[in-house]
Amino acid sequence: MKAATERPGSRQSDREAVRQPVVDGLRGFRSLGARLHPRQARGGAAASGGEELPGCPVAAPGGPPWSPGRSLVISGYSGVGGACDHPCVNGFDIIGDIHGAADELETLLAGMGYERSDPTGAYRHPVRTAIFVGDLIDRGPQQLRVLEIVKEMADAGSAMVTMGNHELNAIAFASPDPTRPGEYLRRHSAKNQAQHAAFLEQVVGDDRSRFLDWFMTLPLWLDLGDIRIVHACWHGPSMAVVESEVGGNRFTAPEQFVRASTKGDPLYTAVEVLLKGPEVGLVQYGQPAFLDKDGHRRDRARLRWWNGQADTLDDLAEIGGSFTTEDGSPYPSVAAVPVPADERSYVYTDRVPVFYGHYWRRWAPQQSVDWTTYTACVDFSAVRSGALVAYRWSGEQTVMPGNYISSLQFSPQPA
Ligand SMILES: [Mn+2]
Repeated sequence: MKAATERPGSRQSDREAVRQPVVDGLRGFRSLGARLHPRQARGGAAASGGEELPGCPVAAPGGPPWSPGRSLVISGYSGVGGACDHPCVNGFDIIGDIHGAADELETLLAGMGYERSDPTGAYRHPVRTAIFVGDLIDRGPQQLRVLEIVKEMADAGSAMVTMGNHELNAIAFASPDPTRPGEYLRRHSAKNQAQHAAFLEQVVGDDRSRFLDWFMTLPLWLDLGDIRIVHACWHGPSMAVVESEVGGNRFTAPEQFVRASTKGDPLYTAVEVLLKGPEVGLVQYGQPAFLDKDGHRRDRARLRWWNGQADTLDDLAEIGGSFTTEDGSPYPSVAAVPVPADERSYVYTDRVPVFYGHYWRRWAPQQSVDWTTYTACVDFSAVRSGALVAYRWSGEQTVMPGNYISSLQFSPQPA
């Protein structure tokens, strides 16, 4: 594990980066803007110099001459259990929720030019890096293969991964509750068992322990400077809570999972927003409850935090066209009533593109529903006869819908 060191002649922003807290030897990528490429290569390959890299959208402060295909290194993405070196980065391919759809994953990776050319056998792109937004597991039929592919890439430095709510749930499902003997941090209720059954069946024994240990090390978000990645919702106040409670953008101690599983704990509330997304109440505005996709009654709707213009309840409440009330009748239209500032505070108004998953969209992406100038969802329901999707970012400062790519665009690999 390495801590960043300040190099002579580094830029002011670089110096700011290294002032970020380093906790227990862990540091998040957050403090290292992607444009900086501060390099401290493992094994003495550390770079020095000062010129920017032509052709690279994330200009680097120095280093060996850049050329296509040359592996440069970003330091700072040092997970628990070993540092990762990342290849530079002629762009990032942000890949949506996979949920055990390994065939679609390999189709998409191959279609984007990733090959198993790495000496470790991991998929790698010559000049780009993959970023997975989480929810690798649950529901789908090939979860172990997905985990092997993605972790190999993360270990080889050809991908980064943020935690999804399904990874957090898996950790909590497997963690005994210290305050309630015999119970787990995530209850083994019939509903929770059903949601997790495919994982429990497919990922067993040492594999399960190994991948659960890895899940615990995943960052809850990545701030790469020019782009941001989070599973469900980018929300500065929630991130500030996480940073103050755990010291950075990832968990660092087992008791933090207890707190993150305890309703009412500030860490629980913050992590829920980041990994499951904020919700807005319906009933207090005179709207009825609805039945969700699994038939469960909900009196709060998902909040459209990505809608930068959202103001009233109908702007904020995400009600799908197929939603019904509890008696099965179509959900009535949502009233345009004002909502208090705390509900509106989730709305994203920063001018930095943020990429997220979680929302089970249907391909193809629609403006203002799936993407806006500064937000882009990459979850298009890979395991529900949908599409596994990536957004291929190459330095643009606003979201460009033409940069979405879908597994459906490539002929599937032979079974
Ligand atoms: Mn999710």
